Amino acid sequence: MQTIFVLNGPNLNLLGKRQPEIYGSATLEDVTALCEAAASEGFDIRLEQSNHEGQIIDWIHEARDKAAAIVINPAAFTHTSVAILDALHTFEGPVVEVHISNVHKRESFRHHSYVSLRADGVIAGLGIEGYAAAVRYVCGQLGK
Ligand code: DHK
Repeated sequence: MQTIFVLNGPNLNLLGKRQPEIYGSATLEDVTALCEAAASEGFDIRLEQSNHEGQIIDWIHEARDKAAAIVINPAAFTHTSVAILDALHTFEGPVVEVHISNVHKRESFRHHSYVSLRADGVIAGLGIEGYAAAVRYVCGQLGK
C-alpha cells in the first residue's frame, strides 16, 4: 500500500461553515471521502489539517518516508510561506497544489504562490473536485 498525504492549511477545519459562497458547503470529511473514492487500488489517503505552519512542515518531512505523493492546499500559507516551499523541496514524489476557489479571480495578494515553485501541477476553482483530480493525477504518475 502506498500513501498519499492530503495536507490542508489554516481555516480549512471550518470548510462547509466558513464563507460558503466562496468555499462551498462540503466539509473536510467530504474531501476525505472524495479522495478515497478517487484513489486507485493500492493507495491509502491520509488527510490532515492544521492552522499551524510548523505542523504542516512536520507532515511534509514525515511524507519523505511515508508518502508516495503530496496533495496540498496550503490555504493562506500559499501566499506567505517560504518555509513550506523549502520543506516541499525536500520531498521527491509528485506534489499537486489545490485551491478550492479560483484564486486568480480574487484579491491580487492571492495571485502569487510560493508553493507553485515546487508543485508539479496547480488546480484552482474546481471546488473540492480539485482534490479528486489531484489524487487521480498522482495515482497515474505513480503508475496505477
Ligand atoms: C483557501 C484559503 O484559505 C485562502 O487563504 C487561499 C484557498 C485560497 C482555497 O481556495 O482553497 O487564498
